[in-house]
Amino acid sequence: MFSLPLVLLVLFINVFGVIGDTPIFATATLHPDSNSSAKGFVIFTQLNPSSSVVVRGIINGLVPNTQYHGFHVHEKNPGNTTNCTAAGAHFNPYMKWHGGPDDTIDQRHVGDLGNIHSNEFGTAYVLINDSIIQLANQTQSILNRTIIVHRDVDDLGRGGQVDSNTTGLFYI
Ligand SMILES: [Cu+2]
Ligand SMILES: [Zn+2]
Repeated sequence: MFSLPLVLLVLFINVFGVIGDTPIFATATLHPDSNSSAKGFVIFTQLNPSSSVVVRGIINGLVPNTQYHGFHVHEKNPGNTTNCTAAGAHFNPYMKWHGGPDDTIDQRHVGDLGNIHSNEFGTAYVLINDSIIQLANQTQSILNRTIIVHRDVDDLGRGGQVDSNTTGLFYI
């Protein structure tokens, strides 16, 4: 399923507020996988069930000024392990090919959030507004799944290389 190493694991996306039209929040804490020292925190907010999800996060300990890192929601809750492979494949409830965050729901995995990149201090500041991932809609809900920051670049399904249609990842 994964032909390239994964960098960083985020355990459980936990919800902690769901009431009618009030904002829904969820959080994820990122823990380093065995070959990484990166860690971070991500907050997800959805104002109501028909609005998009705002993803805000800070990830530290990346190689400074790096090329982009694939950033995805993967399908499984990995339990107590910080082994990225325990998180399974990209979250893909509609059985589509891999894509990028600007693709339609028929052209991407629900979990395809594209790439993030680090600044000169090895920190990535994440701000993503995504209308496909959901905290409310059950089929598209990312709750109790895993978010992963990869060492490698996500080609957003457009690379023509071997993993382009599944993970998009390639190492540069
Ligand atoms: Cu991934
Ligand atoms: Zn994907």
